Amino acid sequence: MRANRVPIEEIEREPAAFAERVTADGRFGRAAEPGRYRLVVSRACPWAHRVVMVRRLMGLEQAVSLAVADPVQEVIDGDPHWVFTEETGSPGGRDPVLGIHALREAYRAGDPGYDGGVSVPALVDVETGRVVSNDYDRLSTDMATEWGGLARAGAPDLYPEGLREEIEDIGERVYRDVNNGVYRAGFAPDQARYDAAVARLFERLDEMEERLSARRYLVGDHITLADVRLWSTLLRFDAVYHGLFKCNVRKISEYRALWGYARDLFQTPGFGDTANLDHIRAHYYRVMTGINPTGVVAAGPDPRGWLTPHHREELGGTPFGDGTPPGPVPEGEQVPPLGRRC
Ligand SMILES: N[C@@H](CCC(=O)N[C@@H](CS)C(=O)NCC(=O)O)C(=O)O
Repeated sequence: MRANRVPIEEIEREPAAFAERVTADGRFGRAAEPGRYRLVVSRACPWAHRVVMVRRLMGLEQAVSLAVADPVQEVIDGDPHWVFTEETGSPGGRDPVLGIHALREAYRAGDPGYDGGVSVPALVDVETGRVVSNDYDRLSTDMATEWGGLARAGAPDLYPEGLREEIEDIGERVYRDVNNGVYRAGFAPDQARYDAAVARLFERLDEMEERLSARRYLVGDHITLADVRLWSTLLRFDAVYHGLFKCNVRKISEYRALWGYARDLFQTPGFGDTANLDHIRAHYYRVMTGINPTGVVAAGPDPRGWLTPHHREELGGTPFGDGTPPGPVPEGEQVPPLGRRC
C-alpha cells in the first residue's frame, strides 16, 4: 500500500505532483481556452471545494467543465481511489468527457509508472487526458486572478492587490491551525499531539470569532480568497470534524460570530449552492475506517440550521463589492437541497 495520503504521525502534505499553470495569456505555457480543461473534484474534499467555489464565483463554468467523483473511493490495488460511478451520475461508471473510471488513469496518462498520490482537485487537459495541476492553492488563486477574459462580467475581485498580504497572513494561520489543524487532531497518533492540535485549532477559531464579531468578512469589506479558504472547513466542521475528528471543544454553531458568518456565506451564491453535506458525511465516515472502523455514517446535525437568518448585513460590507452575484448553477451541477436527516 502506498504511503497513506494522511500519514498517521503528522499531517505533512506533499507538494503537488503536477503544478503547471494555466493563465489567460498562456505566459507559463498553457492558455485557458474554453473547453480545454476539466476540473475533477469530490464534493467531499475541502481543498477541491475551494476551487469549485472560485470557479463559480468567477463564472468560469463554461470555460472549465466539472467532473464530480463518487464521495466513497473504490479500493484499487489496495488503495482507495476516486472513481466515477453510475450512482453519482456517470453513465457506465466513466466520466463522459475524459472516458476514465478512476482518476488515477489521468495521473498515469503521461507516465504509466506514476505511483505518487492521486488527489482531488485535479485539472485535466481534455485533449491529452493528462493531469496538468493538482495544486489546489495555485489553481484557486490563478482562477481568481489569471483567467481574465474567460471570467463572467461582474466577477468579484477575490484577491485585491492591496489586500494580498493580509489575505496570505490570515490564510497561513488558518491553513496551519484550522484547515489542516482538524486533520492533525483527527489523525493524531497520541494524546499529546491531539491535545496540541486541538488547542491550536480552538485558539485560532477563537481569534476568528473575535475578528468576525466586528466585521462581516475576514479581510476588507467583500468576499476574498481568505473567506473561501476558511469557509470550506467551517462547512464541514459540525458534520464531520466535531465528531469524527474529535474537534469537540465547541461546535461552529456555538460561536455567535463564526456561525453567523458561516451561514451568511452559505446563503451567498457560490458557497451553499456548491455544498453537498451528504457527500461530505459519506466520504469522511465511510472512507476513514482507521478512525471509524464500522463505517457507520453519523446523521446530524440537522442541516436546515444553515438556512436560518444570520443578520450579518448589519455589519455592513457587500459580498461582491463592485461586482455581482453569480447566476444560476448550471444544469447538471446542482447540489441536492438540504434535507432533514435526524
Ligand atoms: N493534494 C493536496 C490536497 C488535496 C487533498 O488532500 N485531497 C484529498 C481529498 S480531501 C485526496 O484526494 N486525497 C487522496 C485520497 O484520499 O486518496 C495536499 O495534500 O496538499
